[in-house]
Amino acid sequence: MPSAHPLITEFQRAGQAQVFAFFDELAPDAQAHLLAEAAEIDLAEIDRLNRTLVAQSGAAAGVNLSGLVPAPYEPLVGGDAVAWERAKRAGEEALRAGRVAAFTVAGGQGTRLGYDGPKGTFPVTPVLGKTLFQVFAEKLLAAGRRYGRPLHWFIMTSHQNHAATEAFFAEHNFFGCDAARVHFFRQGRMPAVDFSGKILLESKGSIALSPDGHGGSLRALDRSGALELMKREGIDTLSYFQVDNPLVRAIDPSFIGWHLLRGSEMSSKMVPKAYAEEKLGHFCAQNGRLVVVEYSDLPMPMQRETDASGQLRYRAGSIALHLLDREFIRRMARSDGSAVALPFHRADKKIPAIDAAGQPVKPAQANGVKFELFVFDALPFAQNPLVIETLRAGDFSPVKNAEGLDSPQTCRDDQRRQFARWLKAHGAALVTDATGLPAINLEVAPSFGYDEDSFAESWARQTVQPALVDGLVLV
Ligand code: UD2
Repeated sequence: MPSAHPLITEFQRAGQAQVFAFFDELAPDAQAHLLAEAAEIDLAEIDRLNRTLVAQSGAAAGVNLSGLVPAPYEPLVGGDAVAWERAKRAGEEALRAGRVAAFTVAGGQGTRLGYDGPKGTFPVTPVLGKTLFQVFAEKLLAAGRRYGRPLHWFIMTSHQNHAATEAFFAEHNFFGCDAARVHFFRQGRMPAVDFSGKILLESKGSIALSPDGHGGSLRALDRSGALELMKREGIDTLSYFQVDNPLVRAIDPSFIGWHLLRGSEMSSKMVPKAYAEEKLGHFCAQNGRLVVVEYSDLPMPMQRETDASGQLRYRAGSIALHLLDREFIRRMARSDGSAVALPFHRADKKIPAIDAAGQPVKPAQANGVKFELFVFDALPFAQNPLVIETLRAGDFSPVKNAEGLDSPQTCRDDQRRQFARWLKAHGAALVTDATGLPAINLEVAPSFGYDEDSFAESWARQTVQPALVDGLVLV
């Protein structure tokens, strides 16, 4: 009798019998598939989340804002130039010692962009149309060469895009990276529930599962063996960045230096928010701990508050760039369910599902809840956490939407502005508009320059100045 399966009994006892409502109609391999999915679910965790997140109404489940103040950060503009220089040298030393690896979170579903395929395979550069993954690969290759230590690169995928991501790298010969140093692993999944806490089915033989949020990266790094690999290789620092941001200084010696010199377990970069409504998390302090409050959780009047200098009071925006200590990741990864674990967040979504009669439902409004972990929720648990300022123009221009803000167009323009700034700083007579956008289309390959310093070195080695014509590519 299939209903005698112990997992089915467990689900029945937990009030989740509907997951197996169509079990007897399924072919044996489909039954095995459903059982395997069910085995991924921690029923005690779902029960806890149902009680703490789903049963609460929106306001009650909201973020606690008591005692919240803006977080301190290490300013770059007008900051202590000597300390920044010291940090840079310390970071360079750590890179030469091979203590740093790169980490890209690429498990998101990229729904806003409306692109069919892993987001990292989306073309972004202004002339050659290189993909996000190629840009990162070339930056990491160039940084590895510069410091004489090829970098390990960890890439977190999801169940949906894992095979396609691996195939893309294989097809492109890993963009010149050593395949043995590129490590893919899948993030975990969480089931979606309806508003009464019942786990939803996507079809009769499969559960509505979705990625567990970028915070799931900590446990996935542990589970996949990435932390052990880092330990074997003498790597203690992981440079975390999102798949959507080709401008990122994926390997930034100053950031690494600040992090190491402060003995920080987790450090983050901030940019001053461009305007109050900008969709960035806010670095805040609360009861002496560093926290990030998402844009959707900080009331708009607070986001609009200004200080005596007329600047936004909560101006420290998170651009999702972090450095994480290896043993800190291990500690957080293993703290599930305890008071020091990352908390789950609730997201009400339209979730394609089947109803009690087994008929597909395409909801017009949110019909259920997804649970997600956020990586920045680790900050309050870190020793000596640190926030430093970075220049937006040299670190952040994400591709999120098909059009308008944070779109492929704005991102290509920001890349062109950056290349133009580097060229002009070295005497090239490039015509730019008031926003710094050059009149010509151009591209600097990461092999020529992946940041200002590496660009300056290549530029100084050139014997002939390039013609500043439309479509210029420096390689
Ligand atoms: C994120 C931050 C926001 C700001 C912004 C900067 C959150 C909740 N908000 O907003 O504060 O820093 O980025 O660009 O993080 N991902 C996974 N697995 C998942 C979910 C996401 O790997 O389960 C990856 C995803 O592939 C992407 C990154 O995480 O690289 C960010 O995800 P997002 O696009 O959902 O974040 P967003 O734009 O809401």
